[in-house]
Amino acid sequence: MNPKMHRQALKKLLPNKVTAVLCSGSLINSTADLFYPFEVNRNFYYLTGIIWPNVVLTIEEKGEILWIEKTDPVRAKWIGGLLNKKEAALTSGIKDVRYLDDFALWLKDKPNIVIDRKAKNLRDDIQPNPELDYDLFPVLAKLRSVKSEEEIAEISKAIRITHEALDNVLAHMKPGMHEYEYAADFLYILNRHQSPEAFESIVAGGPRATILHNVLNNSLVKDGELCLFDVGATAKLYCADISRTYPVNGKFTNRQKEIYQIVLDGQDKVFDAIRPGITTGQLNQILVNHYEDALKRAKVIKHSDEVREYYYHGVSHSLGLDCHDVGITKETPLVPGMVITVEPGLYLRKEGIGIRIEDDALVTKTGSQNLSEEIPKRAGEIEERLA
Ligand SMILES: [Mn+2]
Repeated sequence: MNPKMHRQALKKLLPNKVTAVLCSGSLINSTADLFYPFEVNRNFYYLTGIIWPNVVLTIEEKGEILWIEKTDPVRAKWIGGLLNKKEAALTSGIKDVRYLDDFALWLKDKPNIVIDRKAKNLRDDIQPNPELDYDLFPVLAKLRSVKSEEEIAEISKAIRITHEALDNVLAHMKPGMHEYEYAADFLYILNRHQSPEAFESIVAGGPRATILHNVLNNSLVKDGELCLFDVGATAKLYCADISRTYPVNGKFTNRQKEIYQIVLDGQDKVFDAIRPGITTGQLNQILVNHYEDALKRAKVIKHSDEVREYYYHGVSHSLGLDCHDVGITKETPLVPGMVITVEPGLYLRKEGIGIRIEDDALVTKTGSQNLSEEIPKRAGEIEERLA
């Protein structure tokens, strides 16, 4: 994470004489006097490295300023002090840190304010110049879609924690446990690393795995069923997004193994196709073509257009500070430095089989690197681990 580098890259793209204003966001009440956990605006974080409510960043040709709240001494006795000037400067690399008390006056004379129009948590006192018709969001989304070495290192760290946590799931796995018990074995390791989940962990046994985002995690997983995990740790807010599907009694049935292998072969085909210039839409088509043949052979379908009954999402999305990260659509030609997921799935509701296998791929100059290749996924490897 190198916010200074990110600011420099943004500055090169900004029009002349504008004042770019970004806010970290604010706390939102969950009940009377409690708050939801704070989620920092990821574009603000990308440019500052700061995770703290009510902080404002301004960028102009002549300089950058970070605006923070003054510590209230009474509040400090209850919940501790706020972010101070020294910490703010150290984390962000911005030397000019001022108090928000002076912000309104400073902003008053700025004619060309531009903002990230997608951010809903802006302060009322910051209004963009409507005549400029300029939005920071797509500019930052494009920058964020190509990762630096530091960012790839954070994603890799999140993947390592996810790997360790899935190992802990396997170490305790037996049939007759509830989905939330498997989830607890996963989350235990994340908590030990102070690593918040990238998203609510999906743990889905048997037929529930055919629901793509089953987050209830409240059912018993029976002997003979598969259990799907779609999970991810974070490192400095950078996400991992990994899916694995395990037979809870340690052994795939022949039918489960047959379907599992179709998904795995599809994943291999997509990985082979990743290279600069290809789009995630094209990658998805490669998977669909594979399924058309393989599912006919497995006597699941008769006609090609039936594939969509058994596979109903996309194979890839961008990964970064957001789990479904910004800056890559189905039509975006991939470039080196982009990180995407590769997540084929098959969902045979009538047979109680839902399988998804998901890894995280870095696009390189010549192809791709599977950042999560060390997390076991071949059927034989999984059975060995559960033996
Ligand atoms: Mn995913």
